[in-house]
Amino acid sequence: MVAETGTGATGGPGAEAVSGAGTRVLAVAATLLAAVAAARSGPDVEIRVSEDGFDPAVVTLRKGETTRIVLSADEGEHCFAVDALRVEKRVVAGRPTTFDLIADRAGRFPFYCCVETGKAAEVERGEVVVTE
Ligand SMILES: [Cu+2]
Repeated sequence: MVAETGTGATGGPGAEAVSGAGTRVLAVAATLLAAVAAARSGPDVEIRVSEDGFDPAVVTLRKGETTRIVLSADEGEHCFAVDALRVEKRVVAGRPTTFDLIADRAGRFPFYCCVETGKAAEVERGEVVVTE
């Protein structure tokens, strides 16, 4: 005798009981998260820099996408400069620098550390590759 049909879950009066101020706050938070997710279409990219160079030394982005770059230094003060994309960000050890990078055109754009001279300046180099 197992002839149960049409017993779908329909919320019921229990669902109404959890409405109120708390639910409204949660709804607002969810909306904000959705807005942030929509604005940042690209991935997060972590770049470490030291006197030995950038890691990774090649960063691949998609044209028009917002890529969040997290720049961190192992020691001292460094910089991430991409002249072609008009980017120049400083970073000091222990205080990561976060910024959003949007490349408006495709291509290969060299980056370098703008605070180095001599040997370190030759080593601290890389390339942003922007694909269509
Ligand atoms: Cu440097």
